[in-house]
Amino acid sequence: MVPVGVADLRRLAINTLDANWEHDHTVPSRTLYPHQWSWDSAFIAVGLAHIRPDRAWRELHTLFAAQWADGRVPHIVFNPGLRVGSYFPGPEFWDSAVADGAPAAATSGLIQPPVHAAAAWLVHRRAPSEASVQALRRLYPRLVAQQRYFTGRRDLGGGGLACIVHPWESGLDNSPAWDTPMAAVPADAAVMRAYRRHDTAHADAAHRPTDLDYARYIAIVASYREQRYADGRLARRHPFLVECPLVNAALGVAEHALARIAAVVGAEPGPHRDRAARITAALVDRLYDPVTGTFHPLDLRTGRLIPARTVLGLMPLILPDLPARQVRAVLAEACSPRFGLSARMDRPLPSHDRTAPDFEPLRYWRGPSWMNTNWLLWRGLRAHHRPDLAAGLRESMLELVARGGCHEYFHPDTGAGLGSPAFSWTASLLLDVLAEG
Ligand code: 2M8
Repeated sequence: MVPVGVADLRRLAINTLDANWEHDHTVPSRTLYPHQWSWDSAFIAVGLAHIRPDRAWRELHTLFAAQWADGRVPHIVFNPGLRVGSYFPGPEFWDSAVADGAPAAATSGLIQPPVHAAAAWLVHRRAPSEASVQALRRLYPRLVAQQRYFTGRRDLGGGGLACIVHPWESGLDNSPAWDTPMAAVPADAAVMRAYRRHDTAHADAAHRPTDLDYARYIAIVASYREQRYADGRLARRHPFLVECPLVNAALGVAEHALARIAAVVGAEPGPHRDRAARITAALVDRLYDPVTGTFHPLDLRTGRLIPARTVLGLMPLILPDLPARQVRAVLAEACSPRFGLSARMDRPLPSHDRTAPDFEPLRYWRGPSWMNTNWLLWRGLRAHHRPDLAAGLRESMLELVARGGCHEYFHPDTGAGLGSPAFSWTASLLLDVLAEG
């Protein structure tokens, strides 16, 4: 049972989002992440639609104003008003100006899961108006260009899926899913002595990626930056090349959302539906393992599926056209002791298999529960007509935040809040979950 009332939870969420609003966007966290992040903004817009639709559109427009000429939407848009050192790696490290077609604003050169078209559609559906139709008209060509970037320049494996070139692009930075490909990235933790990590000044180092992780993160960025963030020659030499189930499931969902948006703005929905079907088919063909009964990332450097069973493997459930066989398999995986989904569950799903020897309940994406992955799964359960499981998951999410506050992530057993205490997507997705009971 949720110990505090719905009105109190709503107030907590609104106060958190208001406090994190920064003139034309929302920061994920004032302390840990003081700039604008790509997929955070999409999740934030979904919540803002319930309380301040004008801000929801502003959030998305600000992000897409930093879109690159090749269609990529950068994963961080830096706020020029902040002092040097307010985040690591900062704009001087990324040096986005080296790239052809980078925007005037300083940004990173990476992407994040393309959940923006689905977010734009949800914002419009929640608060339809003349202004929301105008906003969709403005965003539509940009969302299409974003898709084209993923399915064009980023189809480095040639099989119809997008490839990520850095673990940060998955959004699940230090997931055990990346351990094998990361182990092949040459780096030495000692290089971090030359830098000042900003995150460990604001969060417990034992709850964050290690120095060796960071040494590899910056080595991969440096390699991409040397290519001026051009994707053409990456297939041969880049140190990290993976097809991620979450990124590609989001890509397919985006085409479904674009079909709906197209119908509103007077464009053709058909091509979007065709592309959605192709992405789902490629995802099943390339990333589904009938032996484990779940989805796995594909390491393009070795040609092998990565065996770790993380929450990433469940994410294709968000695809409305996922075939029945894979729906059944993913539900079985989610309901197994690995993840614990049920109609009467105590805690939301962890980010990693609870039964795995490398499950770490306190460390970031290696075990803790996160609101966004649970929210995606909750939406997937509703799309696949499992109101019983969706209701169990919803209740567990509400209770988590009611007890732990709007934290960034949560201990998967005790529910204790971890990471940043006033985290925007926890607040915004809470608003969505509250509204759609
Ligand atoms: C985390 O990632 C950033 C790097 O992008 C970091 O650790 O500094 C991840 O949780 C990511 O998914 C999220 O978008 C970002 C901001 O909340 O923080």
